[in-house]
Amino acid sequence: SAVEPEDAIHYRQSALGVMGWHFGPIADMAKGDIEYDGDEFARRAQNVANLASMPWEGFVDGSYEDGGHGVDTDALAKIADNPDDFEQKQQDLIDESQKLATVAKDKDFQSSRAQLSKVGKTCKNCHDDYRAE
Ligand code: ASC
Repeated sequence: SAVEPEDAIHYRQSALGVMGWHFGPIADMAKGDIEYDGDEFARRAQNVANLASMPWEGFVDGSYEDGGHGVDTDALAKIADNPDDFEQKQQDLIDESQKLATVAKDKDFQSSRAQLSKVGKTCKNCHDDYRAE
């Protein structure tokens, strides 16, 4: 049976939320808001990389904002009209977060911070085009 839009929305928001749970503290380390801990950074970066391929199957027909499903979502319906670009943006996150997980194992703050910035740009690129507001 077909995936219900509300289940798909909950699924993708959960996956993105778990990614954010791990990305937040390492972004805070990169900003200097909290102390850099190389072991923790590497562990959280690996978790982000492990999750990076997961949210996308939740972006299904009928699950976008104003889709009449009654669930709060900021995902714009134009996602469905631009599948190749949306997939490229997914792949950018997957690739850059895998690089981050690899770089972070060296436990060098500057190189980890530089690669984290590249991951953050892939988040922002997609949000700029496909998330409301
Ligand atoms: C985060 C978060 C995002 C990205 C983005 C990076 O911590 O929740 O969506 O980083 O803000 O530009």
